[in-house]
Amino acid sequence: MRPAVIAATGLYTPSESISNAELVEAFNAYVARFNADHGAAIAAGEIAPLQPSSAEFIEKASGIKSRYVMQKSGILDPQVMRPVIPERSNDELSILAEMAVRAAEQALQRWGKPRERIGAVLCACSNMQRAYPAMAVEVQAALGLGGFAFDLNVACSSATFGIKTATDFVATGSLDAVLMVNPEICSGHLNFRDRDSHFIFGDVATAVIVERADEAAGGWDILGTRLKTQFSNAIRNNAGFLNRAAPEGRDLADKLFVQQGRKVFKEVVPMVSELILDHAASLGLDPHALKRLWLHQANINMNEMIGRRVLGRDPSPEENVIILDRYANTSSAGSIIAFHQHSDDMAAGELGLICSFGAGYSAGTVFVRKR
Ligand code: CO8
Repeated sequence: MRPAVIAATGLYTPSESISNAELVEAFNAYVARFNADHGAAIAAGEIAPLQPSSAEFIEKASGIKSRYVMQKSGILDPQVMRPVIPERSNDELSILAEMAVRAAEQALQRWGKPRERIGAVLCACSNMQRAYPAMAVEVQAALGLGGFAFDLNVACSSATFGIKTATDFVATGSLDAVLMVNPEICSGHLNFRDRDSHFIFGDVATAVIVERADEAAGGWDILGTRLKTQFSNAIRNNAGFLNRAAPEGRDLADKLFVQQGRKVFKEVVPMVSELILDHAASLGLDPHALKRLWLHQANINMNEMIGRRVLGRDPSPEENVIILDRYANTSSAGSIIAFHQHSDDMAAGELGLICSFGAGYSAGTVFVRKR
């Protein structure tokens, strides 16, 4: 088996950002109007009044202070409360592919090798543009790459599943280098009228190049990859083409992202901690010696708990990288943003872990060593 490396990464961050205060102001304006419009029904006890959201709650419960989005004004308009993204013609690059291409261009530039060496493009993310043609093929064409391309979706864990797939392609000798992209417009799948979740997600795109080790100049040795799934109903998105066939004809709003946040928290922390410790043991690695954790960015309390269980101590902010304060949960891209922004300073030989977890449930671990 041929060893592989993470040779380069790229990041595209949207230009617009929404603070908790701005988001809460819009949500609370919606709540006030709803309660006023339904005053009689509320007074008669027929429906419960909606409760306001709070910026303090959001930061304390999640660690999120702001999030980047592709279209801000629609989300903050209490009459609209969703990003307003006009459809593009079939002859134009789709918006998710465009974000992916921007992240990929940065990764290719940092890599510095001829792009003809890329043998495949994997588009690994939660929120696909459409059923087909695959976004990955669109990205491949936009970048002028050869080989083949396909999409894969394992929700927030898509990137580690993509890295493992790329690593295995390299290991078996079928490819020398693979580009993986993770474009996420989470705001398109979020119900901004839902108090429990309106603050959770943001938009972004990341890219990773995995290459055969014997041809790589630097980067990160991939020491091991492991994936796990375990069915759960606690995080769901039921939007799909069969919605239009349902005789119930239900509104799309209840087909967007929903979760039982507490349940997810309680069930995923032990599942992920155990996966990391078992995988480290099977590789003969001492988890306490890990220099850095680039965990999925969903909730700061979750990451602190997992960090403590893995490192056997309270991790310092340098050891347990947090980027969700500015980016929120960006699904598959979160751990890759953390890695991209907080890995250049590490010394040769130092160990780190990229780890994802999310809907499915799904989780993935990628142990790396700086070359
Ligand atoms: N403002 C003020 N108060 C609030 C708000 C709000 N916005 N929301 C809830 N509250 C109140 C509740 O009413 C409750 O009040 P009470 O105690 O009186 O009943 C109280 O706050 C506590 O509520 P919770 O127990 O729900 O709050 P938590 O402390 O659990 O925090 C979190 C909620 C932040 C959601 C937390 O549970 C969490 O982060 N859990 C883990 C979530 C997670 O990791 N999910 C992964 C999902 S990502 C994924 O895999 C899918 C990817 C697909 C991407 C789709 C794109 C859209």
